[in-house]
Amino acid sequence: MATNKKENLGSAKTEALKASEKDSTGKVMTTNQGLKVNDTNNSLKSGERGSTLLEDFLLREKITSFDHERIPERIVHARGSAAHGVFELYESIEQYSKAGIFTDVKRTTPVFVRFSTVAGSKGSPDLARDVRGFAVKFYTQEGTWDLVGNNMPIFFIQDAIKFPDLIHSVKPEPNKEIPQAASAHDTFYDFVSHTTETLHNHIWVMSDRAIPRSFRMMEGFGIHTFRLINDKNESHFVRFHWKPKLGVHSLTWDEAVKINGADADFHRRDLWDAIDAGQFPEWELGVQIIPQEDEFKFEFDLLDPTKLIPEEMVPVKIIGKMTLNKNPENFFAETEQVAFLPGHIVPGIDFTNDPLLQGRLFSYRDTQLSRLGGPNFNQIPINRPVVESHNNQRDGMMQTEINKGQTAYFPNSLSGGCPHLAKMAEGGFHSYEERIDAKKIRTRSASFNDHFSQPALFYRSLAKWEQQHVADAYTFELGKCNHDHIKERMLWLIAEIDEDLAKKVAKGLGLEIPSDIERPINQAIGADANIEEQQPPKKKNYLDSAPTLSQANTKFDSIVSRKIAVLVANGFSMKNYKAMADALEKEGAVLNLVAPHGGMVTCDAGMKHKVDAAIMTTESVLFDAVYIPGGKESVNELMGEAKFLKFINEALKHCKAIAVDGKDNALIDKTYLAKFKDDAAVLIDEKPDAFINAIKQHRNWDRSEKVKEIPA
Ligand code: HDD
Repeated sequence: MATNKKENLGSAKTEALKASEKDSTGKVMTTNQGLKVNDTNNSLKSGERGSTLLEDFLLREKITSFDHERIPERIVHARGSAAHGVFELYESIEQYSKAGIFTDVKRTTPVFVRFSTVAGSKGSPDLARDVRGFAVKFYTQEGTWDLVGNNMPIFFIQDAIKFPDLIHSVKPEPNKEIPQAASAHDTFYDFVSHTTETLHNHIWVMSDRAIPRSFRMMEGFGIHTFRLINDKNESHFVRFHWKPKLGVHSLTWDEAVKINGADADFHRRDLWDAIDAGQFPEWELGVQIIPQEDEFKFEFDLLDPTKLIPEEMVPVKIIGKMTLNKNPENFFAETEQVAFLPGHIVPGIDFTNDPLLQGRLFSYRDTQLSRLGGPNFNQIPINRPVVESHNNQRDGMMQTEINKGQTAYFPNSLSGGCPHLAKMAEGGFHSYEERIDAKKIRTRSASFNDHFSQPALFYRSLAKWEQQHVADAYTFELGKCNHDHIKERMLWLIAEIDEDLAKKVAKGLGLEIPSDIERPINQAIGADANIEEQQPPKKKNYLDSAPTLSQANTKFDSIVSRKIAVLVANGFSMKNYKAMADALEKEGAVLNLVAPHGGMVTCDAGMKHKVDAAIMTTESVLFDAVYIPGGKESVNELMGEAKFLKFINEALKHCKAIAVDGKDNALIDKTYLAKFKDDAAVLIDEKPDAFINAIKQHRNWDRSEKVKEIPA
């Protein structure tokens, strides 16, 4: 393991949380009332072999507390991991926003960030093919701002009223509660194939974005168009982006499936370990600013959350950086009890009429009432703002504050009119005064109807290997469905996005693409709606390609925190190993010695080295790259253990960088390495620099076609 461990840093919020922390080190055990406990192992009985007595208040306190330990898990995003950190602004954007967080470059704003999958339960594996939640709580000096986003820039549906339908379709089917944390089943595709607005987010889920290498290597998006409001009360539209410093990288589906078995906590562990090792994850915050007068300039509606604004049309302006620098002290108290609400905003930021956002403004407060037990969830330490809060809201379950005084109403004279109101000039919040002249109507704007152009743009913008992964994902997912009519409907819709893609999927499914499907195509409309007007038009091509959507164009400049498996047994070459290990660790990689057994291995220089993982306890899918130092005795022993051969073949199959010392290293001929000697990321007897460069590339996707013959 790399040993450059730094102290966890934290923030003003983590300092404030210390007042709520409890440390039992060196303390005597007591009841909740402070009574010292003499025996917590035996209940009070009527005789040694008699029944337990009702009198046993110690048993009752201990058991009732245990019986009520669980709270309802989140209906979506139940599985999550979080960390503390800070946000720092690079440059003021006061021309757009008066928010302190966007104008004061001297500030360090504490944040708490929770990443999650959407569909699975709290204990589901991390590598489900799914959207990832990316929720950021900024504890600002003007109150808390929550940016509750995802790792994809668009959402499945356009109106919040469809959310229960979407989620019911993707969750385990209600009669048998199968499948867990998986979209590959009939009900989801039944819904998707009848609700064409879902197709854009859906194709992103079919892409590698849905199986990230790490939370630290994914983008985040606020999705909706929000408003920024400056001190002249002028509004600009804005979309928020998080750009990871480590670039955007993903796994293959084969790895994802295997990781779910080998380490169901892969992403959670990765985040924890990186922060624990002082390799603090960082993202830059970017904004796409759209002047008010450009509202109708685009081929799509800015209020439609199923559309992204290509960076090629509106560039992302980078304005600040977020660093996660401290793990939580207690998972339940912080990660489980944190409550994110899109309705938490501060002066300088405001909402738009995006109908998805509007519904979210209701749902998140509502859900905390049942999840956290009442309206006082804001008093839970992790949810408290870093600034004071005063109002006339009172009482309720679990009230922990002692509000002083005679009055709990406004206006009052008995308390001198306090708490008093704040003028806008003093930071009082004032909703943006948008002019509205409209009829009350239950409908969907026709400007939201284009459902094919952007999925097609996304697919067109991907590299060949990414396109192949998308085709494989559709084939896998639909292959898991039982009903041909659902698969065929999907094939027809995929063909509307891209015909070649549909052909590949159809071949894998052994089905024909139907020439037409049952009308209407889009059934997410009201019973009396004008059916013709509400159908998606044929795709348009307003941009040939958006290269920023492809992971082929991300950053490839770091191996910080990349995990390298070093396959060793007794007698491995110390000279080779030392040169390689020093170079890799200098660049921030994390090396693990994987050996035939646990304990120690002795190198050819007679030194003992601690084994990080016995081969029995690990898998190649848990590593980014593999290094095999020479040393005849070591190589011979590794060859005798079939799992090492599988380890190497699998790493090769997953297009990872592999470095081997010794052209005569017998493992080369014993594995598929022999056939890949000329591969750009198979490095035999090369300098550490070449290996480092190959790891920076994340994977050698050029290998994809050729590795199909490896039966790993
Ligand atoms: Fe949501 C949780 C993201 C639409 C209703 N949502 C939740 C979380 C994230 C998102 C990241 C987890 C927060 C955490 O870590 O605690 N949700 C989104 C995004 C959406 C979106 C990016 C669209 C752009 N959500 C959405 C709609 C509704 C909800 C339309 C309801 C109408 N979401 C919820 C919820 C959850 C939630 C049921 C579950 C737990 C919670 O809120 O606190 O209220």
